[in-house]
Amino acid sequence: MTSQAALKPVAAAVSERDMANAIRALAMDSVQEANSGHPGMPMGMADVATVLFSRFITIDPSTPDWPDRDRFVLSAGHGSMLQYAMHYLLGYKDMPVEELQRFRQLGSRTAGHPEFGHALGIETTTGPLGQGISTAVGMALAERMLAARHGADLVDHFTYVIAGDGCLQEGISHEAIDLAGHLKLSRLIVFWDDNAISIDGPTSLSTSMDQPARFKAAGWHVQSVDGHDTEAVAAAIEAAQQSDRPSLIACRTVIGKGAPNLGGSEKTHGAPLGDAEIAATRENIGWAYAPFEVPDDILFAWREIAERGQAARHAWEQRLAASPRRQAFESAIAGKLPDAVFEALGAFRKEHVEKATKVATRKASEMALGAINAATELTVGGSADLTHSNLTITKGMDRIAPDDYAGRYIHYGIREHGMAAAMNGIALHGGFVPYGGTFLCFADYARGAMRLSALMGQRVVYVMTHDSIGLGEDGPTHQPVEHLAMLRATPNLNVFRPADIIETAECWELALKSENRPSVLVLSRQNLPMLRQAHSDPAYSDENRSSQGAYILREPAGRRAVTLIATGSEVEIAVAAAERLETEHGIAAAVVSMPCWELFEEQDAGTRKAVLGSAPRIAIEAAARLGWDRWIGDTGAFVGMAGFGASAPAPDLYRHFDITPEAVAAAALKLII
Ligand SMILES: Cc1ncc(C[n+]2csc(CCOP(=O)(O)OP(=O)(O)O)c2C)c(N)n1
Ligand SMILES: [Mg+2]
Repeated sequence: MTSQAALKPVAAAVSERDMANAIRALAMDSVQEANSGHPGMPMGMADVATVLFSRFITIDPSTPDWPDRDRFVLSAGHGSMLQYAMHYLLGYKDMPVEELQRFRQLGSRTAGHPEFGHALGIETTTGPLGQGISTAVGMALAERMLAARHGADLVDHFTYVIAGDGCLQEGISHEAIDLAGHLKLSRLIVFWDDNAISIDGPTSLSTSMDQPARFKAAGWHVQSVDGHDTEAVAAAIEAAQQSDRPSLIACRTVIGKGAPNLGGSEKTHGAPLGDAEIAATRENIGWAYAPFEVPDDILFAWREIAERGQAARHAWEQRLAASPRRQAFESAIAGKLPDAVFEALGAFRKEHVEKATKVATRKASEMALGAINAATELTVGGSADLTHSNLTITKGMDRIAPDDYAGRYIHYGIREHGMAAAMNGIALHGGFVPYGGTFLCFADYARGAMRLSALMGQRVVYVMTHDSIGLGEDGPTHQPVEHLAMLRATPNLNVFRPADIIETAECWELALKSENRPSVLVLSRQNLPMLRQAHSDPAYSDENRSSQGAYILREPAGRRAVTLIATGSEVEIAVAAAERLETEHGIAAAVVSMPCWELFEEQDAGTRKAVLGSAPRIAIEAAARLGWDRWIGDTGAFVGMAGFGASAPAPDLYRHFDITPEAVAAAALKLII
């Protein structure tokens, strides 16, 4: 890599066309070298990206995580070479030219699609179309919220997005656009790569959408430009910056721009151009340099952008140093929750163990949130229009509204997927700990963004209530069955299903402490008894027992003959079954509450063995069996659901589906006698 110090401006003026052609050349050369990738989009959007970066964006590659930087999101993540080429040109220290030469290879920074945490300056993972633009909505909202708290002196930046036809066709974009327009997120500027091409061919094969009209209808400021006319693009960005609404700049472009024979064709979307077309492109755009060679004057022009950003960062640091908000701002950005949160949760557990409070775990979550939200301002709640079912709002939480971002509660609307993506954006932006609610069943709708929370290791807390047939009369459309298995199959995701108010508070604590992992709190609609030993009991302990994922809630009366493992609302059933087995059949049964498989899996083998025991095991969960064989082994049994639920009062459903203490006891007798 040419070092920054060695660069001297050799030509007085480097044109933006030259700067953009550097992107084009690097993109086509890297894709050719890898024999894999997407040259068309980087070549088509090279002019727009160059104008954005050379004249507008404020970033400092030497301090890529500086809090007041502009955010850049490549929503059309298949065009990753656009971002990698720019990172090399800008001088990011982890992006020497060798990384471009190892595009898409194992261990390189230049992964197939941009991945958060994989290379410096990548603000979010993209590739699943529509996620980037929707995550950016959360970033732009977080920017406004943080500015409302700490002032424009410390927080004053834009979120820029490049989105393709695919991003705008995806359903999630509709949720995101609607929310951003409603909230008047004026610092959000989206460039639409309007090339009218996607993989199958012209977009006219599958859409007649008037995208500008769609954005206008959602309350956006909309402009349309020729994406290769740099002055027009610059003028549009200036106007967008002045708007009091989010902005769409529809950029009419040619995919693979510069390639004389393939430009404009879907053939440039996702395949190397080939040696002949690359040579012809070099000729066509007047790029006389060898593969991966960028002349110093062009590199210098790109690196001036970095210098401009560095100066802005220094000025910001001085403002921060002099600001009375400094401490509060820094601790918000660090995401450190005060000890008071955990002290409050400890006191909460003591109080409710004493009172043996019997509430639905969704209610317990609301009560725990009351303690949490009173002890910190970092948490930001919300729900996808189920606030009073999910019980996600607590006393004194003002709502976020258009032009009023000082509150802490977001009405995400009926947009589960958009909510999840926005929460990713809020978490990635920094300054807040987002949580948001919906029914567990609609985790399906949120799934695409939940997966990215896990992949990116973001502390996002999903409050998912109405977690089983226990929700009753709403019936099988609303009763999750397979969702726990799906969530548990997702790597790097805590799935908590607490059994009572104490476990609920414990799981909240664990979720908040999981700084690099999202959590799902799976909560009941129906009331559940407090199952933990009372304070007065000699066996009482104030340790967070959920922290090891599973623990023996009820010791057997003698040598363990059977172990009943349950989660959430079925732990109560397991306890009743154990009592029945002991009193009626003289069978010593242990009850294991297993609120979090993932944390239990992380325990050492000895701890797991001590909890699970060597007696036959029965798992009880009002959900699909998939995955439970891991815990019950070959000789175990499962009491739960084998198909969809039904519409009826919850007690009738538990009887109908045979998820009862009697059924568990019968299964135990069958196993051990
Ligand atoms: C959710 C999702 N569905 C499908 C894909 C596969 N895919 C990648 S790019 C693409 C076409 C995108 O078209 P467009 O955004 O217009 O990109 P362009 O061809 O203009 O570069 C598709 C279908 C994906 N990455 N994400
Ligand atoms: Mg396209």
